Amino acid sequence: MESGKQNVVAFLPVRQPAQKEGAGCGSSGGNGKSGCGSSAGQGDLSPAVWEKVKNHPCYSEEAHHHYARMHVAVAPACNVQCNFCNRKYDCSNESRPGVVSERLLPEQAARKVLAVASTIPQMTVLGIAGPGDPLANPEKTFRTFELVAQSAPDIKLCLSTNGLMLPDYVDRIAALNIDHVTITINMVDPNVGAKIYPWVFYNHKRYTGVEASRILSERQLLGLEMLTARGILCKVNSVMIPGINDHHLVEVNKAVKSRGAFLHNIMPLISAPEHGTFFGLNGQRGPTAQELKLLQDSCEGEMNMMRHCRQCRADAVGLLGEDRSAEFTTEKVMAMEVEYDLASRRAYQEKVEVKRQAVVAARNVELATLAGERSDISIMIAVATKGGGRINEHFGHAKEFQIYEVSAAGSKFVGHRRVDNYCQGGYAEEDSLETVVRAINDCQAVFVARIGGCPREGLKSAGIEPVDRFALEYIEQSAIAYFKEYLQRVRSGEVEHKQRGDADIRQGALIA
Ligand code: CLF
Ligand code: SF4
Repeated sequence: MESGKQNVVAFLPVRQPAQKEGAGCGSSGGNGKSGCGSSAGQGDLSPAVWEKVKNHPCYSEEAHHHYARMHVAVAPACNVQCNFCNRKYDCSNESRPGVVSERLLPEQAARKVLAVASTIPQMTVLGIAGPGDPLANPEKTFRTFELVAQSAPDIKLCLSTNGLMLPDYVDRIAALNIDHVTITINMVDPNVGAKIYPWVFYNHKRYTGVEASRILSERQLLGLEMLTARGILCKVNSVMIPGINDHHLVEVNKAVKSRGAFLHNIMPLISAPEHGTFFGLNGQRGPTAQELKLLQDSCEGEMNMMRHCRQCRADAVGLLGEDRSAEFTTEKVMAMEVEYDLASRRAYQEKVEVKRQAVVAARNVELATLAGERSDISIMIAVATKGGGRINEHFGHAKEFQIYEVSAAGSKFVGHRRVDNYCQGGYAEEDSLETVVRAINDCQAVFVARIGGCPREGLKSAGIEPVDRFALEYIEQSAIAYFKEYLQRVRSGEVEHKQRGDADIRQGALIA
């Protein structure tokens, strides 16, 4: 029982300076649109909902350029078997397939959170997402949240679950002010589910086949309804598995929307034999970039779609798309002098908000220049960025490219593509250029801070224009400016506009 436990964080060597007078909520403000998921911005949401999403990097696309999240791996066990998961690896729902470096006890996890919060003041969210299912490990999960809520009250608490045990814990989730819950729902038809879940373990019994999926689906949808009735923001994650649930996910989208889900995140199946999963070993493929985008586009009329998910590990730390977990091993955390200073965190986040608003304002000024443009051309642009909404990464150092779609309606973040660094240990790798080209093959241009002569020529011969003249500028403002030039070049006959081909989503194991 919780009541008998001591507040272990009270014993940790943590200094907490008194909050300074007048320190307001650093993240208040945040004008303008947040991208998809995101595409709902401050003006579209109630003030209460905006407060919840404005600095959550998963619930707001715009926020993910500026704010970080961290996960603590306190939940090893699982009560469901998914055909895309091998327990040796992270939960495939919420984690990319790499081994979790360390499993933590709640007290270790709470100290790690304070260490990260003191080092990365823009870290605003603590998520528990595995490596198993958090609600199959309820005491460890809730104890961790309790400890963090006591010591770091400004950090948002976020939970991700397969949903099987969710109805049993809704009251506890609400009592702990866990305001964001993700449920992975891959089907609402148990016949589809039987191809995804070989078994579930529920009420001391193992269920298989269609019955297992019927129980799982009923519990997931009930849990979702109960959470949304309490005003808790719910995101639904779905893994797109071609030939199994790809068409069915449109039904899932409708079912979760009607039960009040705020956001739907359709993620690609990542499946390779070396992951040792049922799907990986049986040659089940994941979707291509265009297949994924078409499905996301077709659901977008129904509800907000998340497109910036990085399928992160259960111990990820940092901005989405970067991983700083190696800086915060237990050994390093124990050696750190942790100073959790709420006032400085707020002051730092106020500065982040100023930068964020500058990005939005620059985009809106450029967008206004498209008024009256009637072209039905749209193009895709890949961007090398380290964050902050700017084009600030060298081509050779990029581990991922962010993908924007630009049309007369403006610019929209539509995904990201993981790649191997083109420059490895200072040497260019020609094989990597090929994989980069395949990953961004649907793009007309790639925006970079710098690029060398060889990759520049290689990209051009693949029909992708390397663009470094917007180095260090804002991404969306530059994308719109480029689009206007592109239209002029098409109209002058300098460029013949053609839809580009499909692109690959990386399937190999991703080890940070
Ligand atoms: Fe973590 Fe998930 Fe909370 Fe975000 S991740 S528990 S909602 S804080 Fe985010 Fe990572 Fe995608 Fe998850 S990018 S895998 S959606
Ligand atoms: Fe793996 Fe998560 Fe599925 Fe459990 S719920 S089997 S941890 S993917």
